[in-house]
Amino acid sequence: MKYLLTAAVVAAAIAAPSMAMSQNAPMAKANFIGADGKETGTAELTATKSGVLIALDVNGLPAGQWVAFHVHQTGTCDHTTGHESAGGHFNPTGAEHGYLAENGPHAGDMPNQYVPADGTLKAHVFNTAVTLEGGDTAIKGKALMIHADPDDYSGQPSGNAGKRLACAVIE
Ligand SMILES: [Cu+2]
Repeated sequence: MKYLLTAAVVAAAIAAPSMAMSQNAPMAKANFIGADGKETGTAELTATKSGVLIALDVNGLPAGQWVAFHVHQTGTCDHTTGHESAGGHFNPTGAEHGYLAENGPHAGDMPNQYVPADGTLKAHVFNTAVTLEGGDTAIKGKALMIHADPDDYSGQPSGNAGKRLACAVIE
């Protein structure tokens, strides 16, 4: 028990400065699982009055290219099914997929991210269509997903984003 308490305090101390947000802002975390089932990075999520700020630090991604990044509807990351367990995009309004779709986007749609030469993606993404907790738009308990290819922002149902490389349950 003493060890567990110490670990929690250390984790909080590491997490706090990286986001530089109010200490009162509700937060969540997500640990990414790669296609091989190994841990491959983290996300920190901070609730704000107008959306959720997501800080990504994920390694082992395809270097030197754009990749799709979404919230998926089911908080289950099973690499043995290629993370198909996470279901489709989080879509509480029944919209079409994509920023460029006439009746889009999904609340879980987010901009493509660029993976630099070392294969480690570090980014801050702000999604104004979701909340962290409470109501139909809440993403706690859902999954973050990084794909092998970029999102074309219009293809149905998921922008031709390719394989699901890294999946993380928001908790
Ligand atoms: Cu996706």
